[in-house]
Amino acid sequence: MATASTTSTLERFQKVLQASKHIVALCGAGLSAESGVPTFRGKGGLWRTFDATSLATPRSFAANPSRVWEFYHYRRELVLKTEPNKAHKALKDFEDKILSQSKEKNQTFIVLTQNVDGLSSGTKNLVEIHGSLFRTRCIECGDIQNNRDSPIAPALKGTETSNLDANIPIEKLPQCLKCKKGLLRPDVIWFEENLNEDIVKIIEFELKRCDLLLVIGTSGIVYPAAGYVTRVSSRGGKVAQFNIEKVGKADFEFIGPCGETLPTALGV
Ligand code: BV8
Repeated sequence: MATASTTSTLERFQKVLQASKHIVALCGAGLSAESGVPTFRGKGGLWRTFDATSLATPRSFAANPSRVWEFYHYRRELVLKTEPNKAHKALKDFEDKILSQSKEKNQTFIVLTQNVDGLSSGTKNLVEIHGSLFRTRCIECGDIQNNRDSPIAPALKGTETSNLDANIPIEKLPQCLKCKKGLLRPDVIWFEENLNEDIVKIIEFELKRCDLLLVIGTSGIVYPAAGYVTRVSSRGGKVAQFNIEKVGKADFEFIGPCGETLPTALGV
C-alpha cells in the first residue's frame, strides 16, 4: 500500500519520466542480487577468504592466475545457474515501450551496466561498462572470444566448491586457441585498468544529453561510473535512486528491492 509520500514520489517521478527525452539506467550489482548473484560489498563480497575486489586486478592475475581464474570460474558457474529477475525484465519491457512509441515522442533509453554477469542481455541498447564474465581475451595476441563453456577449462572443474587454492599450472588454465601460446584472461575491466575507449565515447555522448538518470543497485563507490551521477545532476538532469538503502543524493528515491520498485516506477 503506497503511503502519501510514496504516491507523490511515484507520481512526481512518472511525470518526469514521461517528459524526459534521454533516459539512462546506470546499474550495479544490486540489479542482479534478486537473481542470487552476490553483490561486491554485501556479505557476498567475500570469496573464500578474499575481498572480491582484491582479486579483480592485473597484479592479482599476474601473481596467481590460478586463484583469479578459480574466482572467475566460480562466478561463471554461479551465474550460469541464474536467471534475469523482475528488475532486468522491467528494464527490457521499458525499452520495448520506448521503442514502440511514435517518433514524435523521440525518447531514447540506454542501459549502462557495471555488471559482468550478462543478465541484462535482453536489453538491446546495452553497454557493459566493465566487460563480461563470458568473454575471454588472450594476453598474448589480444584475441577476444565469447565463451560460456562450463567449465571453461577441465582443470577448473569442481574448484567452485572448494575453499582451497587449486594451484593449477598455467598450461592447464584457459589457453588461446588462436595463437596457441597465450594464457586467456576474463575480458573484464579490472581495477587500475582503463575502460574501453569506444565504450567511454558512448558513455560521454549519453551523459551529455541525459535528462533522467536511473541509478539502480549500485553503492556508487567505483569510479568512473560513480561519477556519472554528478555529471548528470550538475547539468540539471534528474536522478532517481533504486536501492535497498539510501545512497547519495537523488531527486527521487525508491527504497526497496529493485525487482519490486522498478516495475512499479517504470509502469511496466
Ligand atoms: C580506472 C569488473 C583509471 C571486474 C569492476 C587507487 C588506485 C587505482 C585506482 C583507483 C584508486 N582509487 C580509486 C581508483 C579508481 C578505481 C576505483 O573506483 N576504486 C574504488 C574501489 C575506490 N577504479 C578503477 O580502477 C577503474 N579504472 O579508474 O582507470 C586508472 C588507471 C590506472 C590507475 C588508476 C586509475 C576500473 C573500475 C572497474 C573495476 N571492475 N568489475 C569484476 O567484476 O570482477 S568493478 C565491480 O564493482 C563491479 O563491476 C561492480 O558492479 C562494481 C561496483 O560495485 P556495485 O555494482 O555498486 O556493487 P556493490 O556491491 O558495491 O553495491 C551493490 C548495491 O546494491 C548496494 O548499494 C546495495 O545496497 C544495493 N542492493 C543490494 N541488493 C539490492 C540492491 N539494490 C536494489 N535492489 C536490491 N535487491
